[in-house]
Amino acid sequence: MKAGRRLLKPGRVVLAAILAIAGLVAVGAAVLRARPPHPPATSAFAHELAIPPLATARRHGSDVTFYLRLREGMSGFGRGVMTRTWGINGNYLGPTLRARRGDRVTIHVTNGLTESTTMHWHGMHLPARMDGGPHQPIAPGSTWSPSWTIRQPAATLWYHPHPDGRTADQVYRGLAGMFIIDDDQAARLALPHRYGVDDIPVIIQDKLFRSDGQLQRSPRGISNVGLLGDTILVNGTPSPYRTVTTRCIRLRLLNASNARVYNLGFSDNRDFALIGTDGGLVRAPVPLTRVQLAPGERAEIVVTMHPGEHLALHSYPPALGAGFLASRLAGGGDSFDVLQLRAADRLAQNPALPHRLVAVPALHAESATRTRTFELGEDEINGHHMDMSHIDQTVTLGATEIWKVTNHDGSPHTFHVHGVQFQILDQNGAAPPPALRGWKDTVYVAPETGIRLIMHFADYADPAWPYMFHCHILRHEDAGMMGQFLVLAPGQRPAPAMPAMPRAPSGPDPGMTGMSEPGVPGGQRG
Ligand SMILES: [Cu+2]
Repeated sequence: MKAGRRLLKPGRVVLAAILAIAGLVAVGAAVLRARPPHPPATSAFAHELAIPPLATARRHGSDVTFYLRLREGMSGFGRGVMTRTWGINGNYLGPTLRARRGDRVTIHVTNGLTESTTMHWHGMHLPARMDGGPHQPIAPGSTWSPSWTIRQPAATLWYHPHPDGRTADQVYRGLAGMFIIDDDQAARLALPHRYGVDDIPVIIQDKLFRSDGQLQRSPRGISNVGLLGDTILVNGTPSPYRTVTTRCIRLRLLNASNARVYNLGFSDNRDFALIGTDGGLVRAPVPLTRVQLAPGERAEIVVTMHPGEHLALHSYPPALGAGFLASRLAGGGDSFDVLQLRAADRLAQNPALPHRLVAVPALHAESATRTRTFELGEDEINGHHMDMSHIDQTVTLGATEIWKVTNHDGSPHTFHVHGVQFQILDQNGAAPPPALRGWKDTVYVAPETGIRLIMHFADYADPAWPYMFHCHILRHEDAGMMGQFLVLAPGQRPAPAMPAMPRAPSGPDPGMTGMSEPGVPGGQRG
């Protein structure tokens, strides 16, 4: 035996060496495969940018009614093969909804898909039961008809599904659209305002296609932020250009991607004017060369064009504030073209940009009655995964609160609050940069940093229906990085749990609504 073992030893060493080498090769191959796809650095700018149609509205005075139908579709994306997509009143994405402050909007959302969904009005100040979060499911074949009065300033908002655990896939397949709010104050300002002409929606997304031309819908590789695509779409158009005919062009930038952060600027590094953030116009135009947008964030900018020039909107490596590997795996090293603006040889003059835009009343820390802390961890907030049956926070109507959000995870995260717009008091104790001084509803929170938000809960107490707060990296949101808060009138108690829960306002086809019942909010988490 002993001799035998001695004899076998060299063989074992060789075998071990072979296994070790094979293992290294396998790990190496896995790492190479895991490398996140990088989007094309330069674009051919081969396709005229599509402009989402304005949704046709039925208007009677200030009552405005929209109809949205979610359905399956086929989209070309310039690839010579049709890709199965989802869309709203079309094959991919949805029409732009447009309403005025003071309007009473009713939106009939019909689910023409084969799975349950919801429709959330991102950035909208509205009653929680109209919010379209996970508690307002729309079963296949049924219609949900929320209605509310627009009570917030002119802004670029958006809408997208928000079903429990299914948001990433549904948004990725194409369910999203822009929601523009107008008001008298903004209308009086000399800003480019002709939709699709000098006021252009720019819905930025990244996609990954399989070799058969279909969407790669599950993340590849080891990045924990989820899907990063190698193809950039703007309004569903790959490698897009847009011919412009006026000197000043307003771009309504929306990051509608699942995970990718864009750091947008022009190819020649020219200044542009930031005129709006998530929740509306800023006090005065801010000259910038870059604006960074995490998923869910918006910015309105105005760029000045010269006759005949071609100017590329480019995404530069975003400042993610993460470690080298985490940053690289989240697209932190990526640089690529987004959209080309082609100026006509003769450009119509726009009036000069106003020096002042709108009054944005500052919320002061001294006015806050309470500070809450939100600690972002891996797929959880304050140590809890999203639980539809537990209310995480209760806020008193009329309160102004500071929410301190800290990222204790090595991964990039964002923080989005439903129902209100907030202001940023400070980032790691420092005053926020100009691009973060307006109304916001979504903000990037880099690893090992903290941010203090301040917000006022002016309306819509409801003891039963909660609002959500969550990371807007959709994979994280789906994995449970979300919580719920109720807004209660002073002295009001949370409603008891089901079965006393009111149902979401729901349309016809009652026979088809049994697939997913609203959740059971109301239980208090200790
Ligand atoms: Cu996250």
